[in-house]
Amino acid sequence: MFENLQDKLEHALKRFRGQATISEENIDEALREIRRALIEADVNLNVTNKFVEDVKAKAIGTEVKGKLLPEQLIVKIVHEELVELLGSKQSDIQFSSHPPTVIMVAGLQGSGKTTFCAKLAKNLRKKGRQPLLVACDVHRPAAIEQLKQLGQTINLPVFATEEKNPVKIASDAIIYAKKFARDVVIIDTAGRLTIDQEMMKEVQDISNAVNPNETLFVCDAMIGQDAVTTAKAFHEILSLTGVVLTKLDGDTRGGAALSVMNVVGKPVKFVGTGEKVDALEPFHPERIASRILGMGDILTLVEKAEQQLDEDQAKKLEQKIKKNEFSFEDFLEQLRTIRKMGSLKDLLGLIPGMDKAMRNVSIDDNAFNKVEAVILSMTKFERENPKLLNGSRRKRIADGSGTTVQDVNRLIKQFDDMTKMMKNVSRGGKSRFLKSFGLPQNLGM
Ligand SMILES: Nc1nc2c(ncn2[C@@H]2O[C@H](COP(=O)(O)OP(=O)(O)OP(=O)(O)O)[C@@H](O)[C@H]2O)c(=O)[nH]1
Ligand SMILES: [Mg+2]
Repeated sequence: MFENLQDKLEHALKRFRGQATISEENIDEALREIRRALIEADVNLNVTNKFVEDVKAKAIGTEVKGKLLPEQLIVKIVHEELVELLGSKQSDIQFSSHPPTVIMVAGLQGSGKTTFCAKLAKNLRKKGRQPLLVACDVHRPAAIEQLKQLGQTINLPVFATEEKNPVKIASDAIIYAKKFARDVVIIDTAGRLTIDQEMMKEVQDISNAVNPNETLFVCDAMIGQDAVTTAKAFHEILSLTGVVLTKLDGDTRGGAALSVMNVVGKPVKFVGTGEKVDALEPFHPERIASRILGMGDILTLVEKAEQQLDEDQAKKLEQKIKKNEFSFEDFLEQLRTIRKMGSLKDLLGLIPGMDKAMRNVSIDDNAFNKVEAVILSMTKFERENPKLLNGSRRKRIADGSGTTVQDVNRLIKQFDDMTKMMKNVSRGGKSRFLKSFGLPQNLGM
């Protein structure tokens, strides 16, 4: 996420390394670099200029005091300003005190609206809401079917009718939601181009009819400066309440998308980081700024872990580790838990300093498949009692999993090392989370 900006800013900030003071000259030089970094990352020109001015004003006015080096001080200032640029505080969905809360989702064709609707519905259900998805895209032939299928995947109802008028569908959906106690209505609309007046009028009509509590503009992070013009046009007719950035998992410059929120003056509420329905993150300006400056994002990592890790299970695991009873069966379970958290590379990227280190390393999540295949080829008894794994059993497991005896040996050795390591960590009393996260780093198959 924002790798390009991260590289460029790091380069700019290096200027201060070894400098004893912050002077007008070295500030100017670094600011020129920062400016270039933002522009190259596709941040809007006005937004960039304001950013650079703010950093300068702050830096000049700040004395280098105490233990902070000029380099650290400037990073601190850039961080603060980035947080500001990204919207300061996290901004959640505003729920209506008279349910249902109506959330309308709009944006350009193919920006990821329908996918986002499903992601949001799943996310809100986790928080105890009862969402209803509404299929208002009557234009693209397969659109309704797409939303229905997504609804099935996440096991949530989709309101769809034969009706051809999306305004009527949306209004009917709200009546339905009231009747069947669905407290959030998420309206998926057709993709449109801003130049298409008729389509723009249609989305305005839907909005007027249902009077949404939230109107979210879905913006594909991969598109460039056009995003800003488009967002403005949507804002003019819909009064947006927030922005959703999608496809931030790709190798994108992302700067244009960041400018969108500044130009329309509305916060980014969520980011999409993949095609799957789980790939949604709330947008925390502070954390994203840290990520951009290569400081990692441990809080998001911990949250991802917490979502998957259940308290009792974790306690049981801790006991097992202490008693030396951690088995391949537990290992398999842990492996699956971690996989549910997302791609390994993305996860490692949240650790401070790791993002850059891992940038060019390809981590093959399929390596897990091999490990899993080996473990699955063991009998349950063998999994619980790894000591039994003698030569002939290892040969059978290798054959059964389509791997080699060397692969099996390596995994068993790694498992041994890992259980020893975990025991040490457990003695040292590190957090439960770190322990469970320690697992994949030891996998080198
Ligand atoms: N990598 C990645 N792909 C995404 C993300 N969100 C959506 N996509 C993909 O983008 C494509 C378009 O997504 P849709 O949700 O159908 O987009 P849409 O805005 O509803 O499209 P229209 O209804 O045709 O305007 C699909 O292939 C999605 O899987 C994301 O966050 N990351
Ligand atoms: Mg769609």
